[in-house]
Amino acid sequence: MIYQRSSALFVEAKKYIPGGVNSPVRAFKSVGGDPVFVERAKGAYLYDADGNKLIDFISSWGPLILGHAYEPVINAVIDKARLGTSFGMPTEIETELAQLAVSMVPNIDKIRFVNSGTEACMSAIRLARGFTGKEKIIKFAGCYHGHSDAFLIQAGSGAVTFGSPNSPGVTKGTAKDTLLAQYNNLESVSTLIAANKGEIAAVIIEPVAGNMGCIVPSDTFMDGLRKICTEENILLVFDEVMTGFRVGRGGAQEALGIDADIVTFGKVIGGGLPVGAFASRDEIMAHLAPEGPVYQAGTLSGNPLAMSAGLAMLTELNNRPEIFESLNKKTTYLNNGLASVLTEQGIPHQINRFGSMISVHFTENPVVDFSSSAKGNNEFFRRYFHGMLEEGIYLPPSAFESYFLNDAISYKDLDHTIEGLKKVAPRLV
Ligand code: KE4
Repeated sequence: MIYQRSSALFVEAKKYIPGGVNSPVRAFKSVGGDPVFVERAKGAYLYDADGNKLIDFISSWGPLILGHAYEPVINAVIDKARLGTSFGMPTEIETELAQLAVSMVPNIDKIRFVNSGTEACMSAIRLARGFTGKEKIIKFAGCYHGHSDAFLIQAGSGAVTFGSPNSPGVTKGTAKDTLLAQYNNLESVSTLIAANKGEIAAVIIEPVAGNMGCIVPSDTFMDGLRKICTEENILLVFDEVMTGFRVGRGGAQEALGIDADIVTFGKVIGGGLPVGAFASRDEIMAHLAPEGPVYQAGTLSGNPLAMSAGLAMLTELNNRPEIFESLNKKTTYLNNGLASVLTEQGIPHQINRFGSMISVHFTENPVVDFSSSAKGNNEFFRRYFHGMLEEGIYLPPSAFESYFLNDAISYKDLDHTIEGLKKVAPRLV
C-alpha cells in the first residue's frame, strides 16, 4: 500500500503541531514509520489520504461503537447544528441525555457532563476528595485516566511510599498524594491502605483495563477491592471511559456485578463528539457546585451539538441492546481466528478479551497487570502492526492499547483480518 500523501501531510503537520499530532499515540512512535492520515470513514472502513481502504479496529479509540458516520448520529448533529451549536445556557437536550444515561447505568442518580474523559476523571477525584475530606488516592500501574497531573504518576521508591511524577511539569507535591498499586493484586492495595490509614479518599480503576492492552480483572480482585473500600470508607471510582456503554448497557458495573461509588464516562457517551461525564448517587453529587462546595465548570460542557450525538448513540444502544451480544460474538470469532493462526505458527501469544475489547500480546505468560504486559515482544508487535496495515487492517499503533470493534464490522471483514494474519505471521519470527 502507498502512504506517500500521508507522509507528506505528516511533514506539513510537524511544522505547526508538536510531533504533527494532537494526541501522542497517533504518531506511531512505538511502531515506527509515519502515521496514516485519514480523509473519511464510513461503517467499518477508513479511507486514508492515499486512497487506501482500511478495516478500522480502533473506532476512534472507542466512541464509534456503531461504526463511522452512523446515519442517525450524523442526522441528529446536522439538525442540531442548524439551531446553534452552543449557548452557555441550559438546554433541554442535556436533561434528555442525562435521564437516559441514568436509566441505563446502575448506582447513579445524577450525572455531570464535561468535554473529555480526562476532565471526567479529574473532576471525579476532586469530588471524592471534597466529599470525604481526605487527600490521597490510589491508582493502578498501567491504568490511564487522562492526562491531569494526579494521574501522571509512576511507582515511588518504596513499596508503600507515594508516587513520583512520570512527566515533567507534574510536581512532587501533586505526586505525593497519588499511591500506586498493581492491577489484579489486592495485597498491593491493602499494603498502601495500611501505610496511609484514614488518608485515602478514593481508589480509581479501569474496571476492565484497556491501556495495557486489554486486561480483565480476576473474579476475586474486583470483589475484594469493593470490600476493602467499603470497610475503609474509601470511595471506589470506576473509570468507565472505555467500558461505559461498550461492554453493555450498564457498563462494567453491570457486567462485573460490582457497585462503584463514582463512575466516569467518555467516548461512546459522546457518539464521536467531545463529551465526558461523571456520575454518582445523590448524596455525593450534592457536593458539586452550584449545589455544593466542590467546584467544577466548563464553557462547552453539555453543549447541544455534542449532546445530540451522544443522545442519538445512546438511544440506539438502549433500543437495540442485542448490539452488545452481536459485538461480543464478533470479537470472540476474531479471538478464535487470530489464536488459531498464531498457535499454528508456534508464535507465543496471549489474547485478552472482554466484550468488544481485545488485545494480542506476544509473550508466553498470562497478561494480568502492567509488568506482564510490558514483557510482550515489541519487535514482533511492530512487524505485526505494519504487516496487518499492508493487508488493509488498521490496528492500534501500540501494544499497550486495546482494539475496539464496531458493530459495522462484518464476518467477511473478520475473515479478511484472520487471512491477513496468515500472511503476516510467518514474517513475525
Ligand atoms: P480523553 O481525555 O482522551 O477523552 O480520555 C482519557 C481517558 C480516561 N480513561 C480511560 C480509561 C481512557 O482510556 C482514556 C483515553 N483513552 C486513550 C486510549 N488509550 C485515548 C487515545 C488518546 O490518548 O489519543
